[in-house]
Amino acid sequence: MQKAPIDFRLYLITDRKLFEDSSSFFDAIEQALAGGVRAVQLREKDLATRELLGMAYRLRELTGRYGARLFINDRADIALAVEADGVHLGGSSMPAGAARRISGEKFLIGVSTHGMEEAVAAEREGADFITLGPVYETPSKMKYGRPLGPEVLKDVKGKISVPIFAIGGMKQQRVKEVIGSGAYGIALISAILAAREIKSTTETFMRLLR
Ligand code: TZP
Repeated sequence: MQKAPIDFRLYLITDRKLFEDSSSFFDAIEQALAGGVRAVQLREKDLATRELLGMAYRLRELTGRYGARLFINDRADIALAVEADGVHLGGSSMPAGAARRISGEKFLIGVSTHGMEEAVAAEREGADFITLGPVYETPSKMKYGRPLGPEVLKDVKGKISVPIFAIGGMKQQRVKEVIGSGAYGIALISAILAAREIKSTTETFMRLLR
Protein backbone atom coordinates (compact mmCIF):
# COMPACT_ATOMS: atom_id res chain seq x y z
CA MET A 1 0.00 0.00 0.00
CA GLN A 2 1.15 3.56 -0.81
CA LYS A 3 2.23 5.72 2.07
CA ALA A 4 0.01 8.69 2.87
CA PRO A 5 1.50 12.15 2.33
CA ILE A 6 2.11 14.58 5.18
CA ASP A 7 -1.20 16.33 4.72
CA PHE A 8 -1.33 18.24 8.00
CA ARG A 9 0.40 21.37 9.24
CA LEU A 10 -0.82 21.43 12.81
CA TYR A 11 0.41 18.52 14.93
CA LEU A 12 -1.21 18.28 18.34
CA ILE A 13 0.68 16.43 21.08
CA THR A 14 -1.13 15.14 24.14
CA ASP A 15 -0.45 15.80 27.80
CA ARG A 16 -3.17 14.27 29.94
CA LYS A 17 -1.70 15.90 33.05
CA LEU A 18 -3.18 19.22 31.97
CA PHE A 19 -6.63 17.76 32.77
CA GLU A 20 -8.43 16.72 35.90
CA ASP A 21 -9.70 13.43 34.53
CA SER A 22 -9.76 11.36 31.40
CA SER A 23 -13.16 12.54 30.28
CA SER A 24 -12.04 16.20 30.20
CA PHE A 25 -8.88 15.08 28.40
CA PHE A 26 -10.81 13.29 25.63
CA ASP A 27 -13.30 16.19 25.44
CA ALA A 28 -10.40 18.55 24.85
CA ILE A 29 -8.95 16.40 22.07
CA GLU A 30 -12.38 16.21 20.48
CA GLN A 31 -12.74 20.00 20.59
CA ALA A 32 -9.36 20.35 18.88
CA LEU A 33 -10.46 17.87 16.21
CA ALA A 34 -13.70 19.78 15.77
CA GLY A 35 -11.59 22.92 15.37
CA GLY A 36 -9.69 21.32 12.49
CA VAL A 37 -6.68 19.44 13.87
CA ARG A 38 -5.74 16.67 11.43
CA ALA A 39 -2.91 14.96 13.33
CA VAL A 40 -2.60 13.94 16.97
CA GLN A 41 0.35 12.35 18.73
CA LEU A 42 -0.37 10.29 21.84
CA ARG A 43 2.57 11.14 24.10
CA GLU A 44 2.08 9.85 27.62
CA LYS A 45 5.49 8.51 28.44
CA ASP A 46 4.81 7.50 32.03
CA LEU A 47 1.83 5.24 31.36
CA ALA A 48 1.97 1.46 31.68
CA THR A 49 1.42 -0.45 28.46
CA ARG A 50 -2.17 -1.48 29.31
CA GLU A 51 -3.26 2.07 30.06
CA LEU A 52 -1.45 3.48 27.07
CA LEU A 53 -3.06 0.91 24.81
CA GLY A 54 -6.49 1.82 26.19
CA MET A 55 -5.89 5.51 25.47
CA ALA A 56 -4.57 4.67 22.01
CA TYR A 57 -7.73 2.73 21.13
CA ARG A 58 -9.91 5.61 22.28
CA LEU A 59 -7.88 8.15 20.36
CA ARG A 60 -7.93 5.95 17.25
CA GLU A 61 -11.71 5.91 17.40
CA LEU A 62 -11.89 9.66 17.99
CA THR A 63 -9.34 10.70 15.36
CA GLY A 64 -10.91 8.25 12.91
CA ARG A 65 -14.29 9.93 13.33
CA TYR A 66 -12.75 13.24 12.29
CA GLY A 67 -10.59 11.81 9.52
CA ALA A 68 -7.44 12.78 11.43
CA ARG A 69 -4.12 10.96 11.65
CA LEU A 70 -2.96 9.33 14.86
CA PHE A 71 0.67 8.88 15.88
CA ILE A 72 1.91 7.02 18.92
CA ASN A 73 5.00 8.30 20.66
CA ASP A 74 7.84 5.77 20.87
CA ARG A 75 5.70 2.60 20.74
CA ALA A 76 5.56 1.05 17.27
CA ASP A 77 3.89 -2.01 18.80
CA ILE A 78 0.99 0.03 20.15
CA ALA A 79 0.75 2.00 16.93
CA LEU A 80 0.39 -1.26 14.99
CA ALA A 81 -2.06 -2.74 17.50
CA VAL A 82 -4.50 0.16 17.22
CA GLU A 83 -3.92 0.75 13.50
CA ALA A 84 -2.52 4.21 14.03
CA ASP A 85 -1.15 6.09 11.03
CA GLY A 86 2.35 6.11 12.37
CA VAL A 87 4.83 6.31 15.18
CA HIS A 88 6.75 9.26 16.55
CA LEU A 89 10.25 8.43 17.70
CA GLY A 90 12.41 10.23 20.25
CA GLY A 91 16.09 10.13 21.11
CA SER A 92 15.86 6.92 23.12
CA SER A 93 13.35 5.22 20.82
CA MET A 94 14.33 2.65 18.22
CA PRO A 95 15.81 4.32 15.12
CA ALA A 96 13.50 5.07 12.19
CA GLY A 97 15.03 2.26 10.12
CA ALA A 98 14.08 -0.35 12.72
CA ALA A 99 10.56 1.04 13.03
CA ARG A 100 10.27 0.87 9.25
CA ARG A 101 11.24 -2.79 9.24
CA ILE A 102 8.55 -3.58 11.77
CA SER A 103 5.81 -1.49 10.23
CA GLY A 104 6.38 -1.67 6.52
CA GLU A 105 6.02 1.16 4.04
CA LYS A 106 2.54 2.26 4.98
CA PHE A 107 3.49 3.73 8.36
CA LEU A 108 4.40 7.38 8.71
CA ILE A 109 7.45 7.88 10.88
CA GLY A 110 8.04 11.15 12.72
CA VAL A 111 11.25 11.81 14.62
CA SER A 112 11.96 14.38 17.35
CA THR A 113 15.15 16.32 16.70
CA HIS A 114 16.98 19.06 18.56
CA GLY A 115 19.45 20.37 16.03
CA MET A 116 21.13 19.94 12.68
CA GLU A 117 22.94 16.68 13.36
CA GLU A 118 19.87 14.86 14.62
CA ALA A 119 17.72 16.25 11.81
CA VAL A 120 20.09 15.06 9.10
CA ALA A 121 20.41 11.64 10.78
CA ALA A 122 16.62 11.31 11.09
CA GLU A 123 16.13 11.90 7.37
CA ARG A 124 18.93 9.51 6.49
CA GLU A 125 17.35 6.79 8.66
CA GLY A 126 14.02 7.15 6.89
CA ALA A 127 11.92 9.67 8.83
CA ASP A 128 8.92 10.96 6.87
CA PHE A 129 8.94 14.19 8.88
CA ILE A 130 10.68 15.66 11.89
CA THR A 131 9.87 17.93 14.77
CA LEU A 132 12.64 20.40 15.53
CA GLY A 133 12.98 22.31 18.76
CA PRO A 134 12.43 23.66 21.25
CA VAL A 135 12.38 26.69 18.99
CA TYR A 136 11.16 28.98 21.79
CA GLU A 137 10.96 28.66 25.53
CA THR A 138 8.30 26.16 26.56
CA PRO A 139 6.12 26.28 29.67
CA SER A 140 8.07 23.34 31.05
CA LYS A 141 11.31 25.19 30.26
CA MET A 142 14.46 23.18 30.88
CA LYS A 143 12.89 19.74 30.42
CA TYR A 144 13.33 20.13 26.66
CA GLY A 145 16.62 22.00 26.66
CA ARG A 146 17.63 25.51 25.70
CA PRO A 147 15.53 27.24 23.01
CA LEU A 148 17.20 27.02 19.60
CA GLY A 149 15.61 30.13 18.09
CA PRO A 150 13.80 30.27 14.74
CA GLU A 151 17.07 30.59 12.75
CA VAL A 152 17.69 26.88 13.24
CA LEU A 153 14.72 26.16 10.96
CA LYS A 154 16.35 27.95 8.04
CA ASP A 155 19.64 26.13 8.54
CA VAL A 156 18.05 22.69 8.79
CA LYS A 157 15.65 23.35 5.90
CA GLY A 158 18.71 23.99 3.74
CA LYS A 159 20.04 20.52 4.47
CA ILE A 160 17.06 18.15 4.49
CA SER A 161 13.97 17.68 2.36
CA VAL A 162 11.45 16.06 4.71
CA PRO A 163 8.85 18.38 6.29
CA ILE A 164 9.94 20.14 9.48
CA PHE A 165 7.50 20.89 12.29
CA ALA A 166 8.62 23.67 14.63
CA ILE A 167 8.04 22.70 18.26
CA GLY A 168 8.43 24.35 21.63
CA GLY A 169 6.62 27.45 22.80
CA MET A 170 4.52 27.64 19.67
CA LYS A 171 1.87 30.36 19.88
CA GLN A 172 -0.40 32.01 17.34
CA GLN A 173 1.80 35.10 17.06
CA ARG A 174 4.82 32.94 16.23
CA VAL A 175 3.33 30.98 13.33
CA LYS A 176 4.32 33.52 10.70
CA GLU A 177 7.92 33.63 11.87
CA VAL A 178 8.48 29.87 11.90
CA ILE A 179 6.75 29.26 8.57
CA GLY A 180 8.76 32.14 7.11
CA SER A 181 11.90 30.46 8.45
CA GLY A 182 11.22 27.19 6.65
CA ALA A 183 8.94 25.15 8.92
CA TYR A 184 6.31 23.15 7.05
CA GLY A 185 4.06 23.14 10.10
CA ILE A 186 3.96 23.42 13.87
CA ALA A 187 3.72 20.90 16.71
CA LEU A 188 2.39 21.96 20.07
CA ILE A 189 0.85 21.04 23.39
CA SER A 190 -0.10 23.93 25.64
CA ALA A 191 -1.20 26.63 23.19
CA ILE A 192 -4.17 24.42 22.37
CA LEU A 193 -4.63 22.01 25.27
CA ALA A 194 -4.27 24.71 27.95
CA ALA A 195 -6.43 27.20 26.04
CA ARG A 196 -9.74 28.28 27.53
CA GLU A 197 -11.52 27.88 24.19
CA ILE A 198 -9.90 24.90 22.53
CA LYS A 199 -12.05 24.74 19.40
CA SER A 200 -11.81 28.41 18.47
CA THR A 201 -8.09 28.52 19.35
CA THR A 202 -7.54 25.58 17.01
CA GLU A 203 -9.57 27.26 14.28
CA THR A 204 -7.33 30.33 14.54
CA PHE A 205 -4.18 28.18 14.25
CA MET A 206 -5.66 26.44 11.19
CA ARG A 207 -6.38 29.81 9.58
CA LEU A 208 -2.87 31.05 10.28
CA LEU A 209 -1.40 27.91 8.71
CA ARG A 210 -3.52 28.01 5.57
N1 TZP B 1 9.61 18.65 22.45
C1 TZP B 1 10.31 19.79 22.33
S1 TZP B 1 9.51 21.08 23.06
C2 TZP B 1 8.19 20.09 23.52
C3 TZP B 1 8.43 18.79 23.09
C4 TZP B 1 7.54 17.65 23.32
C5 TZP B 1 7.04 20.58 24.31
C6 TZP B 1 6.10 21.40 23.51
O1 TZP B 1 5.11 21.91 24.37
P1 TZP B 1 4.51 23.35 24.17
O2 TZP B 1 3.54 23.47 25.32
O3 TZP B 1 3.79 23.36 22.85
O4 TZP B 1 5.64 24.32 24.22
